[in-house]
Amino acid sequence: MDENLFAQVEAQADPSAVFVEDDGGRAFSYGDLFALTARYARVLVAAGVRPGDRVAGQLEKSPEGYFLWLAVARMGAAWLPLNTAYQPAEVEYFLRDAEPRVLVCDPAHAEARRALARACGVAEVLTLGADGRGTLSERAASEPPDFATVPRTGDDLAAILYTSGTTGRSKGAMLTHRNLFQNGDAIARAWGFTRSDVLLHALPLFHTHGLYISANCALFTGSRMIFQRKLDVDRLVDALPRATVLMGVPTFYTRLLDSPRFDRAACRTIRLFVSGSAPLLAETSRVFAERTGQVPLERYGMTEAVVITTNPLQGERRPGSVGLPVEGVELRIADAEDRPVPSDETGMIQIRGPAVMKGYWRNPEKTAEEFAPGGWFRTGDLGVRAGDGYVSIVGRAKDLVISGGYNVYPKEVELALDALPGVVESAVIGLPHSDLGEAVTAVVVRRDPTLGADEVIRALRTKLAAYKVPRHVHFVSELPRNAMGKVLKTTLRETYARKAP
Ligand code: MLC
Ligand code: AMP
Repeated sequence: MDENLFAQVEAQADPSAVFVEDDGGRAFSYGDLFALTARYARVLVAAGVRPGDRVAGQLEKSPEGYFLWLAVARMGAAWLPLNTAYQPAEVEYFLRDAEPRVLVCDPAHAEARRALARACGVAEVLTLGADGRGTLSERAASEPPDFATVPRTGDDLAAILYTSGTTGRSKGAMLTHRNLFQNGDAIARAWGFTRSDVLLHALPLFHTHGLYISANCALFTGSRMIFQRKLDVDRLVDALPRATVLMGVPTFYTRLLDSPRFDRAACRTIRLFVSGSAPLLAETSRVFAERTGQVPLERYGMTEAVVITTNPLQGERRPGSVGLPVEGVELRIADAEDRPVPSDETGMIQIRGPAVMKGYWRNPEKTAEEFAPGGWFRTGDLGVRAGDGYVSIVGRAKDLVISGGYNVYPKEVELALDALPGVVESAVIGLPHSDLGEAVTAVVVRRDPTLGADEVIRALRTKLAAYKVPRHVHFVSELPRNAMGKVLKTTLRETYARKAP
């Protein structure tokens, strides 16, 4: 049987039903999805893309940009989405590592990206803007609207999503057609999606939350999405009465609560609020329930495994807990020797099942490191499981900061800081932040006493995506270390949390 995830959509969607509406009032039906993905697939084939090749995209959010990912899946290639905040040096790393055949970017960046692509051996650069215009669309217009979906096995690659790592070097999680379809189908059922749902979608389309976790629920059930290009609370509140489900990172919910317009009446049509990517404070959940009469449903996921656990649609949504394993997910809490620990004891969350990625792209050593014997994937998250099965995340074994739902690996920022001429060494930590959950903060030992925080921030902005750049820089004469010479980040977090503005 063909396990191309696109074939599953073709088999069940109603071509006349609306699939996506955008900010500007444009609407695309499932029939439009079939026609546009066919045209895009033909353009890619003409550009020399073959099944198994990679196609990279660094795109502003648009229905067309989303359809491009599906065209890539449809023609049997793998999609490589890139955050629009990535700076040239970051993009260069991904292009060299993944070797895509084609890069699709915003028309405004075409010239710069062409030069970069040429240097990285990418055969062709096409453009696609947020308004749907660009060379991709120009070429697509003269292509016929049909294309025979390329059969895939479940194990074939559908996408490579890069995630940073504790070494500072990003690694590409290889996601297969089976990973995405099995998990998408399971969560769509767990969250009760039907054709009459309308998902309000204001997340970016280059990370798993917006691209897969949310959108797959609509895609695999033939329902509808309203795309908003970015989070704008007023526009979100305006659109709520046309929607039935909202998914977001915790910052969505704290910002909604800051709006006096967000009340019971504003969300009377919403049957489900889902939160993930970062911890939702139990207090936020409580205030949210008081304001709206609904408890947000918190779930836990990861680029490498899509959705891992979820609170139930029916039944207790337990604040502070991420709920129970999603269908297909086996979960255990293990000690440092990968031995399962009893209920109520803390350990590393380990998982296995059909949604866990195939491995890291061209990185067998890292893949081997992250999998324990028996095929258990080490998530790097510390958790406990209660006697009734509910899982809670209590910390992270990996040195990671989550800012507004974006993962920032301190090592990557430290390497960029240490490369600045006036810097001796640095340590990067996350401090509690009321809007972003955690704020990236740098503690720096400087060589040049005149080096200021603004200068450091300015220099980093040319090298790193803005969300990775520290919000605060503190200067110290030396970093606290233990007897082994390891920087004591807990001490730094305690010291600077007290000093936080
Ligand atoms: C934007 N900025 C951030 C930031 N987002 N800084 C730190 N952390 C963030 N998350 C900076 C911008 O660079 C800019 O800086 C300024 O803040 C305002 O930019 P903006 O675009 O107007 O930001 P805003 O709309 O306020 O964005 C905040 C946000 C957004 C929380 C809505 O970051 C967001 O949509 N986050 C979702 C991320 C996500 O999809 N994560 C899922 C990963 S998958 P300046 O100085 O240039 O003006 C995953 C697995 C799972 O984790 O389980 O889901
Ligand atoms: P990413 O690598 O961007 O996919 O981020 C995955 C990480 O986000 C997980 O390993 C967790 O650390 C974190 N995460 C996702 N959902 C939650 C949640 N509901 N609560 C706490 N942490 C979460």
